[in-house]
Amino acid sequence: MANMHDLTKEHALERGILVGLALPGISLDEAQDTLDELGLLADTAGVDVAVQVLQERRRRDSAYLIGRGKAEELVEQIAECDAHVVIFDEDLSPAQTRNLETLLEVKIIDRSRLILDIFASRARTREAQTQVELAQLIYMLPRLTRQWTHLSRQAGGTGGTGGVGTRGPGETQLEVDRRATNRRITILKQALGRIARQRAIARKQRTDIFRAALVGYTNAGKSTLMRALSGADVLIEDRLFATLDSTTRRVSLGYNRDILLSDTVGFIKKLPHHLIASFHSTLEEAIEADLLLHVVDVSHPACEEHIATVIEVLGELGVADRPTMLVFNKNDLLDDRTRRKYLMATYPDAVWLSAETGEGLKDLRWAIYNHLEGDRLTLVVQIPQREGKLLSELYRIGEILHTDYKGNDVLMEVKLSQHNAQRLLPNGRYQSLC
Ligand SMILES: Nc1nc2c(ncn2[C@@H]2O[C@H](COP(=O)(O)OP(=O)(O)OP(=O)(O)O)[C@@H](O)[C@H]2O)c(=O)[nH]1
Ligand SMILES: [Mg+2]
Repeated sequence: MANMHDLTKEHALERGILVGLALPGISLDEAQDTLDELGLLADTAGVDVAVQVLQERRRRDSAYLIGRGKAEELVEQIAECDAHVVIFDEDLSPAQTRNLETLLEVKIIDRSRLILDIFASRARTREAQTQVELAQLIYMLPRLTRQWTHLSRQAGGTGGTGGVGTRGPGETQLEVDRRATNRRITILKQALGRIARQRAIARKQRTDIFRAALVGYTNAGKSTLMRALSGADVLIEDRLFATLDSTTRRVSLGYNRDILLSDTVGFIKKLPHHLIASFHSTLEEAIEADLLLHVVDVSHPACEEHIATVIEVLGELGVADRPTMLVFNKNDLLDDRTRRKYLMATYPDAVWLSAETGEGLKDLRWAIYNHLEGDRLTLVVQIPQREGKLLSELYRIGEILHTDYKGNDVLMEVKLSQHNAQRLLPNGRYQSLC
């Protein structure tokens, strides 16, 4: 396991064939879009895509996914373009992978494994590396059988010569039994638990500041927006999954109001579930935010599907009902007027901007400011003077409109965010109607 990340370093380009399925209920266009996206993922992972195959089927074949006949046709295509790897756009069961490997005699990779592979090669911080390793091991666990031994030789053990799909713990882990894998999973989970606790402590120290998080499809421009708003030197790349960590910075909205803004990992269609689970501690910045800024690449032809996917993942994270603001980014790239009109009519509340040119950033600051104002409650409270800590907190973070004294109590009219009102004065504590 120690040299897992040695294996994730840059690697030679491999030639690959992509295979997608168009099942009933999905239009051919949609299936083609998903396959094109798999092409981008493959490119990110260093695979040179020679051929794309899209197969219409009524249902998945349990033995070969695309059916034995179609799988046999692949043998010829593999020989023709001298492919090293076939990448499937669907998740494959261990049995399907085994059957396809035996028939095609090349490496077989599915969408989840490709995504995990990209995450493994891009993870820089210890937290991201731990999370990816955990997700990879959970993925590998049901697949730890003898079938892997020929891949192990192919990978050569070190140096990353195995290429896409062999980076990460797979090849070094092949001869290790399930118990050892499970032990490692426990250790990684404990390490992540510690990281999550540290994050929770850090967050606790800044609960008084309103927190917003940038969420959205990968490559939507979240990090570009983060840099434009906060000046943070975050990684921006025209690639999928440029960001795998979270960064939090203070952003001024003007009018003497600051918020904390977090940038974090992007989402994608069919994101492996165990990857979402493993990335929980990184995604906690989003999970704990008071407001989600859902960034959309409005110039992307499939942006509405992207929106739906992000909403789905937010649901899985348990934050579907969190206040969310749609931010339509890359406005500078959208030339089609009819499309613009359609999107404006369909999403009337979206804030349009370009993080690249800076156009519309003021509108976003203003929209967040208004959200904050709308979020604030005006309360009248009667607090005993002995509650010194509470009083000083209220003076520090609230906007005091009026104070008076009544016996040993302080009578105060104060504006607070709903979040802070609930935190400092839970269940109407000390609140008075007079
Ligand atoms: N033209 C244009 N390009 C943009 C805009 N915003 C971002 N980009 C480009 O889009 C690409 C992706 O930007 P990122 O900010 O890395 O996207 P991200 O959402 O953080 O992506 P991940 O971290 O991979 O999830 C980069 O090449 C940016 O330069 C924009 O408003 N206009
Ligand atoms: Mg990013």
